[in-house]
Amino acid sequence: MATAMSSMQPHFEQMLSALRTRVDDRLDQRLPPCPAHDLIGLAMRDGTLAPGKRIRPLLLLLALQDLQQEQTVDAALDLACALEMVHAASLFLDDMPCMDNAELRRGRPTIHLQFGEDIAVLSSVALLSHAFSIAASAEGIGDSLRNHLVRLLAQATGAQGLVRGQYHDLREGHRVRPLEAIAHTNRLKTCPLFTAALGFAALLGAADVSRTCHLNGFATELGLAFQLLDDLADGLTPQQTGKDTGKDRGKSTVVALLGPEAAHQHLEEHLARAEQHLIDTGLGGGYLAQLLEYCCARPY
Ligand code: GRG
Repeated sequence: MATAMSSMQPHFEQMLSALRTRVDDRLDQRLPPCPAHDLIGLAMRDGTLAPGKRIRPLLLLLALQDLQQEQTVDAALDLACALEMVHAASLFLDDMPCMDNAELRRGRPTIHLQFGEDIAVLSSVALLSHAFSIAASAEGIGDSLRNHLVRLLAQATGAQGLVRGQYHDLREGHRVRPLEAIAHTNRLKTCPLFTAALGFAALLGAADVSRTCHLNGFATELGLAFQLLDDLADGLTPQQTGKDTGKDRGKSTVVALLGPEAAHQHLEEHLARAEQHLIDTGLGGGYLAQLLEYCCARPY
């Protein structure tokens, strides 16, 4: 991490904050408007617009800047919103009693506590459908490329992506497992939207096969590091994280298996490998490299 540690520019946080505002404004525009009695619409808007880190949209937008594809950033905002909507939809379900049974998310009561379990399920499905509609309608992208992008998002979301990861987590997460089995679950449940974000950037930037592979490797390593940060945060307080903590008690996470010190060591190794992917494809020291440092410095 030596290069990324020394490369974070003073204006980087301001730039992230400006990009987050653009994403939030576009999310606000793209989410369906809803009258006060429309609980599905209210839940979709509330859960998506609640203050999250917007890491998945940021990954796409920063990658495009590193690839000098700023001209596509406007079109990419819709794809960034689609990523965030899929993520938010997954959080609605993840928090439900049949899954993580959480009470607090992004500093607010979880969607099923605010609106009821029926609305949480229905608004998650509606948000997911809406995300695909937004991606499929993104302007300024040719039809064939758009098809490719939508397929990538579908693969990240479905039975080989988030859904499979959640299934592994629910079925295997409470059994004693070796490290590789835990990493496999994390790769499935946390990495797919990271790899989709970088896959979008590679496609929009017409990256060659080698660069596409490095961007995918970067996204996977960052996703694994991000999940370790998330697991480490489980030992903090809800005031610090804005969500339930202590939920991993009795679960087989890397932190539970190896302890926090060794988990930190693994985290550093994932970050170093992520950075190496960037260096190997000529993107060392860019915005994505700065995001690596930022994720560690501001994990919540
Ligand atoms: C696709 C609707 C749908 C469901 C798929 C429920 C489920 C099945 C998947 C959940 C997968 C999951 C919750 C993975 C955890 C990923 C993770 C680290 C979440 C926290 O993300 P942050 O820290 O949260 O980016 P904020 O609130 O900042 O956006």
